[in-house]
Amino acid sequence: MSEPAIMEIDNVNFENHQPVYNDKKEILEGFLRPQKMLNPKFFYDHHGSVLFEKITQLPEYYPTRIERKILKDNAQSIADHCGTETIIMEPGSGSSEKVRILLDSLRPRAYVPMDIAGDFLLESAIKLGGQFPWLDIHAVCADFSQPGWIPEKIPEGKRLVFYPGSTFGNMQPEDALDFLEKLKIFLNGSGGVLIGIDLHKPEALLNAAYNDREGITAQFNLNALNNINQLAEADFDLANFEHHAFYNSNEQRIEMHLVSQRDHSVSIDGETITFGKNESIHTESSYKYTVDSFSTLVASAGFRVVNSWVDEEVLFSVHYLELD
Ligand code: SAH
Ligand code: AVI
Repeated sequence: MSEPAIMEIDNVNFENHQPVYNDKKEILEGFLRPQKMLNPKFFYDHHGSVLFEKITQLPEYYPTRIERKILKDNAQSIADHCGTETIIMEPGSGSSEKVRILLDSLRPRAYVPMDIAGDFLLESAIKLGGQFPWLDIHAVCADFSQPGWIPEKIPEGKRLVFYPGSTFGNMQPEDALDFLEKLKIFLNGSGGVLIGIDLHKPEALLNAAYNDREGITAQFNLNALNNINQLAEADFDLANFEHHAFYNSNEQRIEMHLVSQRDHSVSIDGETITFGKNESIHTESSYKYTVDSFSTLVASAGFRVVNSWVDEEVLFSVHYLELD
């Protein structure tokens, strides 16, 4: 991996590993499969990150609201488990909104937000640094689905991974296990993981959360094509696709697709890709767990659930994990 570009602004240090964005091959491979697919990381250019923030404020999108409440209501108990003076690393930190809830009780030695959306990450880190002048921030722009993303140049100390939002659920369970293996490198034999996991619930609630009335989730889904147009010199016309999201009860996941409204073809990095009417691109899976199924999954990667916090309606969960 080439040396990252580094920038320093007051209490914020920003490392840019310039991730993935030239990986036309990865994009094209997804379109050559029988079920066309796109890794959900391609939602997140700057505009996609702004749209995600809008999603988090929608009445139907319960995960952010409930997780924030769990963190607020249990901030002291969480600090008692995670410890203070740690180095907190947050993969997929986005706007870094949730960590704010814990900063006063966790009083970390440093905070390492890392995200694929570099401009949005930098803006968020500068804003956070201004609001918490005592906090040492080491923002890292990198792609955690690629090897070598664990930042090396961070302060010494006990480590805590903060992975809220159920972004873990956007990985296939086998990829999620690989991801946990990589976290062990960062944890360096000690420390823990504070992770947010969305839970099973009535299908109507799930379907509503991914089909909001304002159509923001539809815009977020379609924006992936805008991003691909930039990244892979493609010529998708967004008007040819419609958002489709539904709960797949066999797989226990929400699936998001973009469905072609007509027979047509698209050029991607010089290759012609054809779409039939009603053919879809699978753009995201969002797996839902139970506290038990999640505990069983992480145990197979050598982690033990030390404590779990859930809301009164058991809609969302936050867990503290340690290495077994
Ligand atoms: N943690 C925040 C944001 C969750 S949205 C919250 O809980 O609200 C998911 C975030 O993960 C986005 O900011 C997105 O840019 C980032 N992300 C998705 N795939 C990624 C990847 N492969 N590498 C790095 N960041 C990624
Ligand atoms: C980031 N991630 C956990 C969100 C989710 O719910 O799976 C992304 C999202 N997709 C549609 N709405 C929100």
